[in-house]
This record gives sequence, structure tokens and C-alpha cells, in this order.
Amino acid sequence: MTRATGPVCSDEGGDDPSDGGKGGAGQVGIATRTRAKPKKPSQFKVLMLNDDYTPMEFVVMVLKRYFRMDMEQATRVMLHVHQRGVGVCGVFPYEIAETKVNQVMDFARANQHPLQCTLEKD
Ligand code: TYC
Repeated sequence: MTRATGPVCSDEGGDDPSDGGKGGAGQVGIATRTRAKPKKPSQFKVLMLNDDYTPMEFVVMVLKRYFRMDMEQATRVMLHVHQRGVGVCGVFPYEIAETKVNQVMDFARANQHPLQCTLEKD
């Protein structure tokens, strides 16, 4: 993927004789942009944490419901978290990641499970 990163103004205040020199009509050094390189929106990982009490079936249900995983993917991620302590549910722009964390935490709380979910900058 390519993106134009060069000057957006043909005159960046350089030593161009066509400026007309001191007091001339040339537009010297006028800022026409606020950022040299437009940044992609940051991405955030949604992480699931292991605990000793949340049932495996509940974690699988959460992964299917909020992260659109099928039974096989959800089981694999749940077992990874169970064995390693933490796992990635998905990577999203900040607002979507935050919404998912809140949905998972609300759903876990409503069902009286201590399941924890958090965000981490990718
Ligand atoms: N460790 C839990 C159990 O043995 C299962 C579990 C898996 C809990 C993943 C949380 O994020 C989790 N019942």
C-alpha cells in the first residue's frame, strides 16, 4: 500500500528564484498541513485472562458471541488462555476494542463469573 508523503505545497520556503525575492508576491513557507505523515488509527488487542472459576463453556460462549468465532476457534483460544494465562481475542480500533471489553465484562458480571478482559495497544 502506498500513500503520498511528499510536500503538498510546491513552495516550502526554499531558495526558489521564482519567489521574486524579498517583499515579492511568492507564498514563502506557508504551512498548509499539520502532519507530515497521516497516521493509521492505532489498533488495540483485546486480551482474555485466565481464572480458576469461570466455566470453560462460558468462555467459549463469550468468544463465539462477541468475537464471532466458530466452535473450533473459540475452543482453541479458550484452551490457550486456560493453559497460558492470557490470549488474544482480536485486534480492533480503540472504540470497538473498548466496547468489546465492556460487553464481555458486563456479561461475565451478570452471570456472576470473575472472567477478566482487557485492552493492550497493538
Ligand atoms: N481456567 C478455567 C477453568 O478451569 C477456564 C477458563 C478459561 C477461565 C479461559 C477463563 O479466560 C478463561 N474452569
